[in-house]
Amino acid sequence: MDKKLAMVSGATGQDGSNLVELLLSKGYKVIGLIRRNSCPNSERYAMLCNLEDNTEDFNLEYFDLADAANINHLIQKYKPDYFFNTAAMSHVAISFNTPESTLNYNLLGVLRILEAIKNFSPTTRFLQCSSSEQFGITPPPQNEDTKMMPQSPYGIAKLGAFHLVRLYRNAYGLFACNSICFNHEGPRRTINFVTRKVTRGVARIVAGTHNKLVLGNLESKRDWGDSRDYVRAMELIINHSVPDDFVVSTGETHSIREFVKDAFAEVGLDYLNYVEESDKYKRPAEVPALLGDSTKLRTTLGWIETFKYSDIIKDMLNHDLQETAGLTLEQAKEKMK
Ligand code: GDR
Repeated sequence: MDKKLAMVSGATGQDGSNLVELLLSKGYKVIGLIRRNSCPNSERYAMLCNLEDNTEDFNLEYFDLADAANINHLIQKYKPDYFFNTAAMSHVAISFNTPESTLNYNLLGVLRILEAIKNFSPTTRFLQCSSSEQFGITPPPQNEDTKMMPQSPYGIAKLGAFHLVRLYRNAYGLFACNSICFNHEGPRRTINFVTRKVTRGVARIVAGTHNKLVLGNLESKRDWGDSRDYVRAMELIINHSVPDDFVVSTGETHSIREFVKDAFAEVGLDYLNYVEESDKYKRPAEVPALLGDSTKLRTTLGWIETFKYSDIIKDMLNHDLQETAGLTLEQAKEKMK
């Protein structure tokens, strides 16, 4: 049987790179879509280039959410069976500094992909990475029927894209679906998101190169899962018998303060001796509390997470300690006694 062809935009991202690996392991042919960057930034980029050189079923193409000609060309050329859109300007705080381009990428970019699929490859199945940021100030728990009141240009763009997906499904019969992902982390998390900033911060303190960690609002609450579990959910959602929208979450919530306290405690340190709060990292508007109800995903598609809150902290710490201090978590605990 011919292998199915999947396109993954945002392939250099945490989710994109995890998804590429998952799909290859499941026997898909994969095109990883990456944006041209003047300084090819990450280890994930190097990993993808290496994969391209050594894997028959994997190729890279340049892609830009702001470039309709590029998107039309790629969709016409490949007519993929699946298109996973993990590409976005993904930092909520930065969206307040760059609101216009955030809407261009995160909202109009999705419109460009949907239009290309509608016009050139209407049987392509499309999955949009929607976000718990769309719920904004609506109190938890949040599920697919919860009112969405976003609190940032990022959340507003994602909510608009969510509705575009719904509209193109209903109006044009496209197989277009949304994974409404709550926060998801892991060792590939970019360093300016709070969990990675904290685990890397702990590792630097253990290594002795830093003696403090400066953070913003510690009182907001998040439902944290692991990206590797969440890309599994995306693959299930796009292969469902009907196109639909699903919340992806663990159903457990913790404050940022708890995460910080627990991460420092893992190596025997009291966070109060190291953490400073600064307005610099506070946002003009905040999403106070997220707690996802993913009952629909669990009962319809049988998804279950493998990483819980404490596993995520340990896994990220272990990675950062090895990278920064050359120590495992166990060795770091010993060192700090
Ligand atoms: P979020 O993730 O905005 O929820 O969006 P982030 O980790 O950036 O913030 C979570 C919470 O931590 C608070 N915070 C800080 N955040 C950052 N980045 N840096 C800090 O120093 C800091 N101090 C406190 C924030 O105010 C916030 O309350 C993530 C992104 O991955 C989105 O793309 C995705 O859609 C959602 O998760 C689901």
